[in-house]
Amino acid sequence: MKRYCLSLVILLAVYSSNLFAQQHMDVQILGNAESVNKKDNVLIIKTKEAEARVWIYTPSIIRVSISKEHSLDTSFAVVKEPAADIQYKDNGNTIEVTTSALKLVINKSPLRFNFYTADGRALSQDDPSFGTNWQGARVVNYRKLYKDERFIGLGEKTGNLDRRGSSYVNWNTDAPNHGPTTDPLYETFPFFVGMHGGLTYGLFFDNTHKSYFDFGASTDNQTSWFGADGGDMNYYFFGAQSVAQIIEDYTWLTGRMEMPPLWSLGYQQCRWSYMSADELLDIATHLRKDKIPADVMYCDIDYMDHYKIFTWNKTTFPDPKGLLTKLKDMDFNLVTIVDPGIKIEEGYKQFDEGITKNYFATYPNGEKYTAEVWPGRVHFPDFTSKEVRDWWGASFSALTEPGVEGFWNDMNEPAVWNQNIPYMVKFGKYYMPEIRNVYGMQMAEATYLGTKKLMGNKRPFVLTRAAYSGTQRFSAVWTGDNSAYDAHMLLGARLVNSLGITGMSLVGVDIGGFTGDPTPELMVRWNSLGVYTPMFRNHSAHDTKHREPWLWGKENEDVIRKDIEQRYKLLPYIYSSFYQSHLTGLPISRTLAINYTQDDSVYSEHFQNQFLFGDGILVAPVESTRLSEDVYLPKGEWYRLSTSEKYEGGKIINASAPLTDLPVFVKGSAIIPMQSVVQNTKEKGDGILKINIWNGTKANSFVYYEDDGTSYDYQKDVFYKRTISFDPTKKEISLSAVEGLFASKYSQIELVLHGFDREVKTIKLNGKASGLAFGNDNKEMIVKY
Ligand code: MIG
Repeated sequence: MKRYCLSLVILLAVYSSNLFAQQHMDVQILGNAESVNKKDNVLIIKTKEAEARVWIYTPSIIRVSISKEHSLDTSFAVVKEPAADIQYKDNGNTIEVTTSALKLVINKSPLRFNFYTADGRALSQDDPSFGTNWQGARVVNYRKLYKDERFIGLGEKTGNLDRRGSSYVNWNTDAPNHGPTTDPLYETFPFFVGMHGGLTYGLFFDNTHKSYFDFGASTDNQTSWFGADGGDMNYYFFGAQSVAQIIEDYTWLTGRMEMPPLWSLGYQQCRWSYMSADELLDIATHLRKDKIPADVMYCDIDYMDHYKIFTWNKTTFPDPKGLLTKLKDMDFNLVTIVDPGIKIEEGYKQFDEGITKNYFATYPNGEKYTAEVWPGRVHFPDFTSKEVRDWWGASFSALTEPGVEGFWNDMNEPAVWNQNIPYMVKFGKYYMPEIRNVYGMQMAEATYLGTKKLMGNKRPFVLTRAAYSGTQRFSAVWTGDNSAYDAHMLLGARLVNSLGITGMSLVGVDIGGFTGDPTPELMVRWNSLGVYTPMFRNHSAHDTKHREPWLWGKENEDVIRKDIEQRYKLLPYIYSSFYQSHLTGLPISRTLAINYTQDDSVYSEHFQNQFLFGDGILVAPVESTRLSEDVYLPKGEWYRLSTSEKYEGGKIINASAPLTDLPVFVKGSAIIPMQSVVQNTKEKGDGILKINIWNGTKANSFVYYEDDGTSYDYQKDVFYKRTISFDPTKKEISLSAVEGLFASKYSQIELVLHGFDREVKTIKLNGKASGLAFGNDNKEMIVKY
């Protein structure tokens, strides 16, 4: 009996201590302002619960950070500093911070942050009841949800273009076999654009912990909310009144891409894996023999010795230098894969060095964290340390010395077999929950900066699977292990477009679908969409059938070849578009929501996959089973690229969509520089730059850009740049004077005018009127220089 009583007491004690713990998970809501101060350029408002800080970055960017500690105020994403000063007006109940573009009205009791345009139209507001609040370490912000509010963004997220009514988690995850609604995937971009009542705004929640976004999915359409398992309520609010300008501001803050090596924009042939140097060379030779233009071959994990990073398999890849020489002789570049896990094996250089120097992630007691991945048991480098990043970067000499110029970073979520990395594992000063979402980006940074150093003045190409906001500064991304079915192809287009909203311009998907075997129709269709994907890579898993272009029958190979040729024809336009992205952050693949924000049709499920590819081309992805498709052409004039047939926009058309002709349209007045087919980006070609212009009623201009495609000399003005303009009222086409020190690889310019009927009256070259000559065809006028 006595014993029985005792255990009851213990039981009660356990029970009540649980209750006690639960009390500590109570919700705490940000309360009244108790003090308002300005310290240098920061406005500081204290409440009982926390401290809020406000900075102005630019007139259209204001940062708010609400924290209980403000101890570690660092960012992996942000590369800019706030403005030197902040002015505010204390009205008693409210505080106002006003810039030329934004008005932030801070309600003091309780403390709430409400954003308006400078002329007072409400952009986005805290929910008056819940605002910012905490449950233990979890911090959440509730916002007013407007009736007509839409949301786009968050980068690599499945689901619809319009994210209203959906919720998402950011927790970088190896997601093989994911489907069109799986969440989360590999990458974290906690940045979205909201729009309502004709207004737009952006919000970047710079918090690396596991985070959550709910766009009215679970609150009866009353509020939207976002939050994280830890860290601060730290966000940047963007007030520009166009989606393009918001993207420009977001990439101003988080950085923009450097010019990619031109070769990385050509066709890329990958496979898990080409098992030997001989097989790799066979494939490369076959591409050349069949005259399928291509620039890049890949080594997936099997080139290594027992998956040891920075090694080569001595039997199957006995002479890396020889392999690279042969590839270079055929004008191919090679990309090799690296994973983060370092095999535990004494005598293996990276393992020994990592142990001696204490470069690996540990448990809190200093014991190394061990997991299993491809190499067997591994340790993970702590990429949060600069010293470790430098060490990692220098290790690439094993790859750069033989001549590799591209570096594929895989498994960096980080992925481990059958287990979650324990939350107590430490990467430097960070525990896993705080660092997970940036681990891949840190690896990509180490890879990019390291290989850049090793390669002198040459541009490395880095491709990463895991990422966080700001990754565009270091690397391209692809969307991971997609699957060989139509809905996945369409999802891929949406993922690429969504990643473009969050600053990632050089993005690809595995053409054909990584998992499973595509039908020949799907392969052909997907390849034709690949032409209009910023990074164009054919890749497939080890347990699928081979996917190279000649494996689909002669007829299909001809279609695939023709499409890849189209990619190469478009390269002058694509490269110029990357230059635009380098300067402004605007992506190459642009959801129609960027340019046609207020047009409801672009958000409809049927048209949401359509996108602009650069300034002038509209692409409508079509399932491989459909040979015609309804396409929505936004207001304006359009031409089908393949036939020059003209359409009035602002309506739905039924476009023919045979597998030989993906529905692709050009805008009226579009200016698209092209070239003749070449077999790779190193081939000089016929030396003719073909500037294609389509007739239209709107004035238009295009910045044509060229440089050597491989070095950083463009940062020292060694480029060739000129503005091409078309003015329909003056019936004039002009090519501005050339800027920059680079000599164009084209010795001739051809103006190819579509739909003009001899209407052009003047052509100006460097500001001076120049000769006008018509070709045979009235419609297609060719002028040569
Ligand atoms: O556990 O390196 O997403 O592109 O081919 C799979 C082998 C590891 C996953 C990548 C995929 C790559 C594969 N990797």
